[in-house]
Amino acid sequence: MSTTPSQTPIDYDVLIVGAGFAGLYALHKMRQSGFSAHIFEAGNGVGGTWYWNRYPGCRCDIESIHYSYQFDEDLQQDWVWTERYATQPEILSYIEHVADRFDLRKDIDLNTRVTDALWQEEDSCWLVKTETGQEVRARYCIMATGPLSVPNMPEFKGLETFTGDTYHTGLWPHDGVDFKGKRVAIIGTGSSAIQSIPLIAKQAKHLTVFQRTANYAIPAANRPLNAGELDAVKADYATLRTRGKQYPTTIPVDPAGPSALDVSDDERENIYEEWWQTKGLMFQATFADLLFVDEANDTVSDFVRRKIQSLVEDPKVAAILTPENPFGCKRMCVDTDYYKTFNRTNVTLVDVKETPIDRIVPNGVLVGETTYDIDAVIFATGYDAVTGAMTKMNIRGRDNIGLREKWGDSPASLLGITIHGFPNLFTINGPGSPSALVNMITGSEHHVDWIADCLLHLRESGNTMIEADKSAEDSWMAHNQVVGQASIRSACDSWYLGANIPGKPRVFMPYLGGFPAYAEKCAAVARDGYEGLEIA
Ligand code: N01
Repeated sequence: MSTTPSQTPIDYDVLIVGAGFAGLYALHKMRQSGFSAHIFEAGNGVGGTWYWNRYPGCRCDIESIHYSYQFDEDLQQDWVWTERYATQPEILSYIEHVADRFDLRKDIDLNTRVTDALWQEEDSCWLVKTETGQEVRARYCIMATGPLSVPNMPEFKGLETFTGDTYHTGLWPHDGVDFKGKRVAIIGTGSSAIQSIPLIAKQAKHLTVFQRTANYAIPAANRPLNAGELDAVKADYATLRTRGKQYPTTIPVDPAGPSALDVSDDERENIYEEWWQTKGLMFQATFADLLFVDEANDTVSDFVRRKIQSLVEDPKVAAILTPENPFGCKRMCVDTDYYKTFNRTNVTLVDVKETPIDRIVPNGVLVGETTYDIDAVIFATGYDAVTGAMTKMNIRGRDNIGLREKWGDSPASLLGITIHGFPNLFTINGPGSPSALVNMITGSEHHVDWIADCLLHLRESGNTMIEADKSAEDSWMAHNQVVGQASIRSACDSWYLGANIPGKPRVFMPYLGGFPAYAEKCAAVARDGYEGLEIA
């Protein structure tokens, strides 16, 4: 590959898109590594997901002692989490604290949505344009745009005729919504709906839930964290963090055993009961084979189905809420009183699997022959996951090829970090990386550290350009599919596969081989002089 060193001045060594957990750490790390760096952020504040998602009940279902940065010991010693699972406001104040503590805000432009990123072959840099009319040139570009940041708004006929209010869980009004006295509809029963339904039901006059696919939800067992508990974690945080990285999900929880089929029925039932009561999201790790062996999965699917039937009083409602899919093929949900909410007299469940929503009418939602009178509709309909934020922008690499076109058939990437045809462009949590299958903060820090090491390597070797080889990218994505298909996670329509977005290629996007194998592959690529990438 031939390159001419840039003659045109660049504005930044590194331009970062997005000021969520990944983008903020990228800014800090790039500065520390001696690069000039800047962030463009579409929102009017830092926080990414935690800036936009303010729906009732919004909190993280990874425990707060894990769901935080680990790059700075003083930070992790100073911050005090108050609950086992932190609420959205608490997480947002943590992110804001980080932005202030590391003096990041001076290098962030808020309210600045990136529209275009155009590779400038002659100058080996990216020309980045924004909705506000800014144009900057950066040697490297890091897309810290989030895997679940572009709300999916399915087309519902007649929506424009609706006379009430509409909301999307991922774009919630900042001053909250008062549903008192209102007849509210919520469409969707994924994690966002499952967190918000119990709280909205308590406030609204009536809540009607439109469910297309029943989901598995595990009790969060949330509770306040006491000082003693936190102190014990902080006494040796480093060991906890190191241990975490030895687990597939980066959460250090050992399964009760290698196989659900190795124990007697009674023993298995007792273990499930104990984990159901205490483990929250990590219930999915009760036995190591639950997401890989059908017969093992049947045991846990059956256990949760029975739980649903015991929690929901009306057998007809319980039947609708009972998932047909195998446990874990869609992203597990974690709840507080979700199933019991359907025992309330002001909550109605409507099954829209066989008879889909026909249209939205001025005063409600029409399903088959029935009109449900509604004052406010909440769309809890998810996201154009993993690739959506990138394909929304006009990103053009070598030979003016658009990323949208390149990913039109299949979202290809080497390690979920770099893309053939798009030199000097890095993605955090891109397709082919563990992304949402691990603690997202741990995964993001890992990506940023890898990118920083890569840029230092380029600087020290007097190079200014790096690009994934097509063959390395192809072989990584082929491996990604093999690993993905070995798991029950790929067994049903889900956002993991892009199946929730009409026309999106059906490819298992997150890397399912577990964090240790993934991190070792990333380390090996770097150790071997960035094998599979061309440097010039
Ligand atoms: O979105 P989803 P989400 N008619 O895609 C339904 C993370 N997260 O925002 O399954 C009727 O899971 C759709 O139905 P179906 C987490 O990774 C984390 O809830 O396609 N229904 C489904 O029920 C999560 O997985 C936390 O049949 C329609 C729902 O909308 C991810 O974000 C909290 C429909 C969408 O569910 C996304 O979760 C919240 C239609 N036309 C979210 N179209 C944490 O705690 C869609 N649906 C960390």
